[in-house]
Amino acid sequence: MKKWWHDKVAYQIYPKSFYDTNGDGIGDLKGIINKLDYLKELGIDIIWLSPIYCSPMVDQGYDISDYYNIDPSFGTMDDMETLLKETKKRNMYVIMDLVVNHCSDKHEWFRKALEDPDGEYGEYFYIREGKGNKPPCNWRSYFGGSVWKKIPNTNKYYFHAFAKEQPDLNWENPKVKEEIYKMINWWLDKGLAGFRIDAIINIKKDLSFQDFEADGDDGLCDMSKMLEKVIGIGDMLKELKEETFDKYDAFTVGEVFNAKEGELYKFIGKDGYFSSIFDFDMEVLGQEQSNRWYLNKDFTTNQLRDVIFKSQIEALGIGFKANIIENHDEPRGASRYIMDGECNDISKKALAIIEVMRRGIPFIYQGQEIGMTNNKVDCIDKFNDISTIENYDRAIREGFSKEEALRLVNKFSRDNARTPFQWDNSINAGFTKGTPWLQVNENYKEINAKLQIDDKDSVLSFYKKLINLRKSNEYKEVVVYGEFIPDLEVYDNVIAFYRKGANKCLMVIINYQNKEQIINFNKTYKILINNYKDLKFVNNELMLKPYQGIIIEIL
Ligand code: ISL
Ligand code: CA
Repeated sequence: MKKWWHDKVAYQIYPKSFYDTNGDGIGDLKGIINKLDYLKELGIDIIWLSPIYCSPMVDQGYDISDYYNIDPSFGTMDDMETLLKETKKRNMYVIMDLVVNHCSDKHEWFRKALEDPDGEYGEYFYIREGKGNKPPCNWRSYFGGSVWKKIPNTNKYYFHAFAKEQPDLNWENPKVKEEIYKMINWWLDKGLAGFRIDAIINIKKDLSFQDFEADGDDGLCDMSKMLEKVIGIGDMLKELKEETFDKYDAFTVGEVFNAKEGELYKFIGKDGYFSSIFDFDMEVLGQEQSNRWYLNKDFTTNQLRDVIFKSQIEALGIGFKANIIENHDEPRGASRYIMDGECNDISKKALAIIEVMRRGIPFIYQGQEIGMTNNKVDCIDKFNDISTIENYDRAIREGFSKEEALRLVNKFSRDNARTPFQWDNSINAGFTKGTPWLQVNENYKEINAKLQIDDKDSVLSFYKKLINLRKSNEYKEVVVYGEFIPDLEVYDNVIAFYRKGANKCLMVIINYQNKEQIINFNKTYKILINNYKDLKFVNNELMLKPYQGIIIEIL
């Protein structure tokens, strides 16, 4: 059955770094409103806003202290309502970030829980007695250290999967669920089109809180180990959907990392818990463990191709994944998926083809469309992201030198994606008239939106072309619904596949390497998109230039 969101293109805004209108160095809702035409022009339909609720910003808004209000640094509820009105006028949709695995330690519920851990609000969280003078179990939180934090003057501990300022909400308590459903419906009533749902796979805990075998010198074990074993998340997600999203035909995208093999249909199938989930397979390539960056390994283009193919095939006949190259937790795609020294407009356009031509819903992260890259930071104090600091400290504890640790965090820091959007070549890249909350990437004079808007050969214009193809009357059906069929796997470093629709067949061929490649080819075709000016085709041989990427229609 067709859904209203199948043919849409989504865009993630990290509000703090998008556009600042009042000179306080922090992007705001008025800034987003100001740039709606830019996004419309690009072809965006759905905007996902990273959290803008009231927050002490320990984890940049992913620690919410009031779900019903806008953080003053971003603006007011009036601004939010204006944004909803202005997007509606342009046939655009807004989805917000739904962060309900945890709240902030400054949330009223948690403050009350601390005052009286045995009282009503204590039940809103997971509070347990320590084992002697040790925490209830040895699980490690995602941002390092135990998942347990002691409540002063007691032998009780509360549970936090992320930072200690992000206590986990007790999803076994019906009152908590009721509060959450009420809040979600309140927002949907306001006119939101849906949600991106944060860290949702963490809401089900194994309440026996048993120790696991340690996997590090700290005597702890990654809590993801528990998630692999625990059962019962399905019932929770089903109820969540029935009590909220279903009633509004909302578009929901779950942040789900560890869906078990063969269980994708439960998440995004016909009656799935969500409309879609992010495809993280490219992101976790080379990752041994999330949030331990020093374990990350390099990967080859063939490996990259294989994970893309595997993930695409997995979704066929089941549903639509949300396709990303980067987000606010990942390094910039241009820096991560293009080999060192090979990053240029041509290779960025090749990556853009992968973004838009996979089957699923493209989610473009702010700045990706102009080819923003990782930042270079020369000193650990200049980072802001909580997990960057933790990774740095941990690398040093595990024996890396300061230089190595700094190199490592430069490569993987979440701040890479969070530097201010590069609008033009004026001071602070035109992001703010004040002092930006996070250092602007110094390459903004070469990479910025203004330079690219009127340049028909820019990365930005290329993204527009791809999105136009996806939206064109002629090719919409095949780009949105066409099957995904891999091809040319005998060639190293070539990423090629068909999109086969009801009446049309497209083929994507990308020579994903820095040298020419000849491909035997005996089909009749029409070129639709090419990141070079021409394509050499002689005697049934395609001669592809470095990083040349083409989309052709097979006739
Ligand atoms: O990072 C991960 C895998 O690579 C996971 O450990 C983790 O589930 C993921 O980072 C969760 O991220 C989301 O929730 C966090 C927040 O800091 C991130 O920004 C957000 O995207 C806590 O709310
Ligand atoms: Ca501002």
